[in-house]
Amino acid sequence: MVVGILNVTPDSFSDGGDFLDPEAAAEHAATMLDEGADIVDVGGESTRPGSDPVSQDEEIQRVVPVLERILSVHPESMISVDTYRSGTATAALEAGASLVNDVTAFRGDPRMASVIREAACPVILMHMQGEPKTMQKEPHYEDVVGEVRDFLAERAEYAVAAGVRPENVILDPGIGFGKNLEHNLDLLRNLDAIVELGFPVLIGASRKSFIERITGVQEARDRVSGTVATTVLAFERGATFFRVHDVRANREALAVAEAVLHTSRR
Ligand code: HH2
Repeated sequence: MVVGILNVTPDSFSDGGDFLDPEAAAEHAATMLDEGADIVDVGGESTRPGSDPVSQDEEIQRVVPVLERILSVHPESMISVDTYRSGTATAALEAGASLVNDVTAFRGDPRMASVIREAACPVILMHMQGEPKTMQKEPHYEDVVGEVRDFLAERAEYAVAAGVRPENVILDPGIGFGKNLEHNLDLLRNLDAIVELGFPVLIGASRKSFIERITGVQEARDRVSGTVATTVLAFERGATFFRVHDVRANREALAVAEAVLHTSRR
């Protein structure tokens, strides 16, 4: 599943300010759907390193009009809302969103689990060490893969105990969220350990700064090739959801990777 990113924010790290106008946002969503996105992930708050939170009201005002506009033109499309606030999730689900992307894995708002249970919708539970404002200041792990795996296993268990259906849980190691270059590489290299938990796994490495550390590409928008490499490697290791800015390039790469790896496709 290719998840196209739509940031309705002034300050996102690679496309901040591009889609604040609901019409421009809906147009970009339509482009991503045409290019083969299975889901559009709409977010109203940047979680880039150093970012500040916005109020729930502000977040709802950014996200809901965009969601309504996309669904009025593409009523069949699957929209996810990138939020950790239960009020925003509720407003988005009422407006027609199909799933919730919670980067705090239910730690940000005690009411989120019951919103997901009531809606009986899928939810993405992501690992983050610390919080966006400070998370990239010396992240530390004894064993990054083991700690992220154990955290995600515990969060999945918590969700299921709170009444979320197990088949609705998607796990995400949170590339770049309280992780340095080696942590990100270790997680991508050993993604099998998280896939083995038995839930679908999402990877969100698109245009992130660790790609610049490897390739030297400073402009975030130009980190497409590096992103595609992460998509293909994560797919080979069992990830099935890919949250990306550049839908066409990642979709094409996945088609080729799938053809090579799953020969029965022909
Ligand atoms: N990354 C970002 C935001 N949300 N959600 C999940 N599940 N996984 C991720 O890796 C992830 C995420 C950060 O990227 P982006 O949305 O492009 O930037 P910003 O947070 O600056 O809006």
